[in-house]
Amino acid sequence: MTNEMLTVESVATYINTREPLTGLIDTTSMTVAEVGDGNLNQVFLCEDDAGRKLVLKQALPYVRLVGPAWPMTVDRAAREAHALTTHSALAPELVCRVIDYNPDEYVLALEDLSDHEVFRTRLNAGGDHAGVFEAVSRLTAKVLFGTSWLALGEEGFRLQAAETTNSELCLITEELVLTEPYVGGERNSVHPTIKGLVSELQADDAWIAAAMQMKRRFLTCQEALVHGDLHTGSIFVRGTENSADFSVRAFDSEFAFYGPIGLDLGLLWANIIAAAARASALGEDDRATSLLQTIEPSWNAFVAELRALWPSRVKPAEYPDAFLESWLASILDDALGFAGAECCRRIIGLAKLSDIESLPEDRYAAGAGVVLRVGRSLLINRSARELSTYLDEFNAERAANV
Ligand code: SR1
Ligand code: MG
Repeated sequence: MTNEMLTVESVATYINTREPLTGLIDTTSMTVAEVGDGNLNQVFLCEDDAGRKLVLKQALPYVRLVGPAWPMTVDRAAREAHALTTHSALAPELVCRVIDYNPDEYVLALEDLSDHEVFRTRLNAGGDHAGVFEAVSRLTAKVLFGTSWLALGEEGFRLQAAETTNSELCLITEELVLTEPYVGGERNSVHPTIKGLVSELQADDAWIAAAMQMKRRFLTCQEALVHGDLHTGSIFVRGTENSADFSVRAFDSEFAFYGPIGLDLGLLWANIIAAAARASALGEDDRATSLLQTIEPSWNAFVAELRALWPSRVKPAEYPDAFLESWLASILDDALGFAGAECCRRIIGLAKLSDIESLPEDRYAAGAGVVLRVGRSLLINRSARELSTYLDEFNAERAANV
């Protein structure tokens, strides 16, 4: 194990000496740019003079957002390679393809998706979202059903789950998403304009208890190989729903582990709420409404895909349709709770969202306050809600917040 850290200068040598990559790109005419904008890794985009491109992603031995003061396992690259490969096999049209994984250098070579844009970037610029959340929801149904015990059988499922333990990355989620925002932590930071609201929440045992229920679910529910960090910055998009080049791809799967199926949908929905809160804070009410109105279709797309896959379960005699109905109810409950936790952590904890952080100073409280209040409600009321009521609730919170 050498774990050499790649640099713009050393990428050509890496490609020339890595057999699966040689010939894919002309390294003599190639330009290389480091384009990583995530919290953890470095990413190199290479392009030769014939226009051929290659993406290399390397796990650093620490968290990029913080620096060497926060060491982090490079094994996360293996987790990502495994999850992307597994999910690609189940939904090739919706997942970034792995070309090569080098377990000695922790480097993934990935399909070039540079004709796509990061979905959060598009949303922050006021761009189109039609059909994207539904596509991601279909993806979640395909990959989560396909990696569940219902598709793999009990023994295959257990072996898969054992192989995909991702303790250090799960610990990040347990701490940053499911602990520190509620009980306090040095990594939290709160904008002065919402300090009162956060203090109110942190004195509210019902809110804390609901978050801890979600931590219980995160730690103890082992249902399927979840993406684990399915926010709008983990989704590439190209074109618009009715254009021939429309494409939606999930990437950045290093947080993948065997966890609760509702987690991925919940993270996605929280990011819809943040995008809507941004629009609302900027006075774009119609856009906020159109974003929030995607949550129900997102759930419906997930359910429709799961119902379509249901007849393929390996032991139909053991699982009548009534099981599916109660399972769906439990997944929805989890999704709402995880959405609530993700909303709250993105305002209070480390790793905030550019949707809210890039708002003008005098609009910050309007955006962040709504995300936090809706997040609280999602956590506390997750079991007793109709999805369609969230638009009304958002509007009420928005009115109360300005
Ligand atoms: C230290 S990592 C911080 C956050 O970035 C990742 O994308 C996850 O969301 C994680 O919680
Ligand atoms: Mg990421």
